[in-house]
Amino acid sequence: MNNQDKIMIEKETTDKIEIKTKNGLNEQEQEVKMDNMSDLDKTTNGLGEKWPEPIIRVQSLAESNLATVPDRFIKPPSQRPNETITINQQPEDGAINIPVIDLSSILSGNQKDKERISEACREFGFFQVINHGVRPELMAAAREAWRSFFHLPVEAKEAYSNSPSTYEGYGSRLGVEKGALLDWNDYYFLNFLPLALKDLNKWPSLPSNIREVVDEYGEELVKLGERLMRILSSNLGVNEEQLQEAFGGEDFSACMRVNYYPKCPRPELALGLSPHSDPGGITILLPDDQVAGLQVHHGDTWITVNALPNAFVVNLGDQMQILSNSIYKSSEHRVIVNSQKERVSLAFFYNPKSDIRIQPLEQLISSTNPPLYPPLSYDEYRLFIRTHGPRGKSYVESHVSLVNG
Ligand SMILES: O=C(O)CCC(=O)C(=O)O
Repeated sequence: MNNQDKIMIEKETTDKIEIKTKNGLNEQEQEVKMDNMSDLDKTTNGLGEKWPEPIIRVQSLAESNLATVPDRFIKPPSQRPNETITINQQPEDGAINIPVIDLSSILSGNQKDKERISEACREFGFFQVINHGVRPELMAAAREAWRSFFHLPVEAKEAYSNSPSTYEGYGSRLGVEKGALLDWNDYYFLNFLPLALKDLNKWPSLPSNIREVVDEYGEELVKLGERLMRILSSNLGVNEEQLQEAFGGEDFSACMRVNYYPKCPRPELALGLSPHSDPGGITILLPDDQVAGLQVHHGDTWITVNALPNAFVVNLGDQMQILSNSIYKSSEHRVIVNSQKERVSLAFFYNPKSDIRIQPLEQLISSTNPPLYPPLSYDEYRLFIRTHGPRGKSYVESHVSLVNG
């Protein structure tokens, strides 16, 4: 890290994190200050081995037949969902959906579809892919294995309970701020790449096929991620390997969060996942095949994603917005819940190598297009969301404002 890149989280306001660089400081002086963390057992990344308060498993709350949700899950009126999901309701004719892209057609040279994916990255940062090369049986097997895992009694899952230091394992909150409002979901987080971080002992052992299925699923999703990276790179007008190289070449990273959203007694008051943009590179989401819930912020509205059968929903993370110097957009999204049926989704994250510095690609910079973002490693960047939890697009927006003064 050079002298210009000292990162401090200086102070937190209600919805905006201010990120400031300081000149004239060397690497040893690098520090990350986190408000509200003085009572934590701090480790190298500062997040500690303990959550700031006892963890509440959302599944336990859902199973205790409460008439309402505890206060900690009630969002302020301005953040509550403007609609609730009715199960088995067909989308209205003409309802806006995110673009659907046929990947096999692009790979066989269809320019029109290649342009559509480019448009989707620039406008939405979100699209669905069909004919993507991953077997539907494997997709279903992975989702059902995780569904079975979440149906185990809470006590069986506690053996994998996670901590803020790596987030690996069974968890129920994002962010370590004491007293923060919580989301209506439990999750499981695990690493695929680099191989040094892939530790099957940290993956569940039940149901009995889960490790094998998830391992194969991860390998297939890595291949899909690589295909997408080449298309996205070429669509920026640079060499098709350029984005991958910026991610660290073969040393890129990959991980997954499996989200479990139990039925919620007051879905109009809570959110399954608060608005956020993903901090990483590309997210390849396998949504629930029966229950909608993902919403993308577009213009002034939240669009409910109606995923096609066997499609993946792809969205760009903040690192893509940074590398493309804002040509591509990382989109804000959230998840709404319902009182009728649980929902399971698998979010696979194709990310840069954790310590590589990410900044706008040189080829996209000119005197009329100056870099909008200073260099920052992915490790440092994701610390914001791991510390403060989901906060819309405030991290990437604060990051840009630095360079603009
Ligand atoms: O559950 C979903 O549909 C979306 C999940 C998501 O946004 C995430 O895991 O970052």
